[in-house]
Amino acid sequence: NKLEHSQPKLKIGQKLNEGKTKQIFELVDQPGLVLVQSKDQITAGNAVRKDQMEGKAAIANKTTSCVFKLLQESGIKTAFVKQQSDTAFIAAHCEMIPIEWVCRRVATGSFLKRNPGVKEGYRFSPLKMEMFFKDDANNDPQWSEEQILEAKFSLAGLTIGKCEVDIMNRSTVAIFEILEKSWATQNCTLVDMKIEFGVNVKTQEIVLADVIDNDSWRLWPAGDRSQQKDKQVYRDLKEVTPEAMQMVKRNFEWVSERVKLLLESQSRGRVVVLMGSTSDMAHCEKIKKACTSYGIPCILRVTSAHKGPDETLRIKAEYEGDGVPTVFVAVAGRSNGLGPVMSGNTAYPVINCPPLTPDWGAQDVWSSLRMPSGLGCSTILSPDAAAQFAAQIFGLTDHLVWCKLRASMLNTWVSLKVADKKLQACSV
Ligand SMILES: Nc1ncnc2c1ncn2[C@@H]1O[C@H](COP(=O)(O)OP(=O)(O)OP(=O)(O)O)[C@@H](O)[C@H]1O
Ligand SMILES: *[C@@H]1O[C@H](CO)[C@@H](O)[C@H](O)[C@H]1NC(C)=O
Ligand SMILES: *[C@@H]1O[C@H](CO)[C@@H](O)[C@H](O)[C@H]1NC(C)=O
Ligand SMILES: *[C@@H]1O[C@H](CO)[C@@H](O)[C@H](O)[C@H]1NC(C)=O
Ligand SMILES: CC(=O)N[C@H]1CO[C@H](CO)[C@@H](O)[C@@H]1O
Ligand SMILES: [Mg+2]
Repeated sequence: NKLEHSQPKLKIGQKLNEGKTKQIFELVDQPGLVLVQSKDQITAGNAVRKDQMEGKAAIANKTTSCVFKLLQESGIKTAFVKQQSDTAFIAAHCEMIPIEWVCRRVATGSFLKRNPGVKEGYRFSPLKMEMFFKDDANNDPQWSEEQILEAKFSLAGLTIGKCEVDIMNRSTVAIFEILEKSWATQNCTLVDMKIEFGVNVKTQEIVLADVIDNDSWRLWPAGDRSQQKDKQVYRDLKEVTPEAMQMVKRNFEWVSERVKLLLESQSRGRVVVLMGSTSDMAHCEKIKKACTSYGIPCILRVTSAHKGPDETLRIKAEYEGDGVPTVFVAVAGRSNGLGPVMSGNTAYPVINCPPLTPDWGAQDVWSSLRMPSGLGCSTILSPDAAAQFAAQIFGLTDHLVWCKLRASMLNTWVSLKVADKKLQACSV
């Protein structure tokens, strides 16, 4: 059996589910986890057209695992756990919410049919969201929010109400934006995308589940529809010839080769924290820790602009000299000369992050706020927020940093939503 051969150490339990493209198996030794096994075939038009395509599962696997890795490293909650083999991955066991969330940046495909008068290429800002009830027998009808709420789905003990719908809506937008930003580094336009959510049976959390592969999106290289690399090419085939199938497969391979590049940083940057004295070390360590969480290297240096200005400017020159984009953070108590002196002598951004004390803080802060003319340094009091601002600067050019910021914004929104829901439940 091919399955046992590819993962000798895994104890496969009973088959929990099987669809057109994959099978889901219980894992005997790992309760709460499942094996998602791809099948070697491609479907379109609800399996009206079905062709085996050699190697398709392997490419789909690669696409799914890279995309989920990207999302997971960004901080999006997903079911994906790890790659198991060429054609299978391990995921959290979910009860799937039977709604397809479709998110569009550019109007094309079925949207044009349902919205006559709208021309292909119309750009949605904000993104256009559509929901479809997964019901093969009725060709997956479009549903409104009210229809989802009235269905009162209950999965893994969680009832899908307004809060859950809002969470899926917000998550879909964040996931789209992360993938869109990432594909943009490859000069590819993410035109639209469809995803599904599940309820993790162990945690009862709503997570992105199932898969994301080129079945799931439209990608137009350089925004050019004629070069599309997605499943539409397959749908558009007039006749399924071996040559045509080779072209479809080549397109899929094109995507799976490039999807790996999405995980690579496009630029390297660093934060250099200058502290006036080692007594501010704890404050600086917080900045470093937060930078690390964004994947940004952070270097700590000790220098005083009052007591050793020559040394401060020498250190500045050291980091200006190697061409690595740098954000300086100045940590100086009492009178902050460090940040302003740096800011007046470098074109790189400088953030003041003074460690204020309760006794004199209200007075000391003015040395960071009231600047001589011509200085553009900013002042951020919280060490975490200073690191976040540095990350926002790097996020302009480094999509991996931007994706972490975007996911963090989503996760904050979701935890507020969940906290409010709990509070409402308690007070009833
Ligand atoms: N992590 C998971 N835990 C449990 N079930 C999952 C998980 N990921 C995917 N599934 C489910 O496995 C089933 C098989 O997947 P497949 O995509 O092949 O189905 P399908 O033919 O597309 O049917 P469907 O219309 O349900 O998607 C689907 O019902 C899918 O929702
Ligand atoms: C999703 O969010 C958008 C933007 O906030 C809103 O207009 C839309 O009604 C929401 N849809 C659902 C189903 O919640
Ligand atoms: C994207 O396009 C720009 C401008 O045309 C080009 O310089 C760059 O090399 C392209 N990047 C990729 C990954 O193709
Ligand atoms: C998505 O792309 C990969 C190649 O990258 C391909 O193997 C996979 O089959 C595609 N998704 C589809 C259509 O299944
Ligand atoms: C052959 C193949 O595509 N298998 C890959 C599945 O995805 C993981 C993660 O990207 C790869 O390590 C496998 O080689
Ligand atoms: Mg499916």
